[in-house]
Amino acid sequence: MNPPQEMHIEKPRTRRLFFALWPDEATRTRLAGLLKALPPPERHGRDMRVENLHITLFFLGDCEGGLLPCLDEAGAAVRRDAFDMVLDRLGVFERARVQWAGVSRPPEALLRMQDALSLALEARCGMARDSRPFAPHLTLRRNAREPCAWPESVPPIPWHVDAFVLVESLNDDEGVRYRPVRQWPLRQDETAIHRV
Ligand code: 2AM
Repeated sequence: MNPPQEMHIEKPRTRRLFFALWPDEATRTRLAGLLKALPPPERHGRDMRVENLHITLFFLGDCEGGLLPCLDEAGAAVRRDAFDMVLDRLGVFERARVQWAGVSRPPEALLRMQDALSLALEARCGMARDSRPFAPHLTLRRNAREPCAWPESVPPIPWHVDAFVLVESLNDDEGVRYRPVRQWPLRQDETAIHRV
């Protein structure tokens, strides 16, 4: 009897994707300043690459390419307003050992747009929502244990959020790199424009 032949089963190419808020350049520069002003990482602690900093809205994980049109539709279905927020606090998720920057008061508009996005992804693409409540945070450092206070040398960081993005997680020579692949604008407040 012939020995069984090795079979090569082609796996469909998948892309690791998530929806996120992506800081503009000015906000990102201030975040770089915040990272620099933090006490040095503990043993094994690792700062995020500045160009990767973001707030995750909905984590999708490994997706087949065929899902993209549906993600496009879901993103386009989110017609919400732009909003302002201020990053003004630091925290640690102890189990995940993630140190993050966040907001003392998450804007209602952020919670509503994240909810609208989750609903659209659920209804149009069959994506299951995270069972945990949305906890907006921007990961600064991994393998961190100790909480620390917002550095006195860094003022709270304002951020005008006028878009959200679909991001692909890739690997390059320096490790993980996040690359926005789609962007949807949020509506500007027309009344504010008329008032000027
Ligand atoms: P984190 O920063 O809190 O680790 C890309 O990996 C982004 O998706 C990160 O912001 C990460 O959140 C988030 N993420 C990774 N795995 C996840 C999961 N299983 N559930 C929810 N979010 C996840």
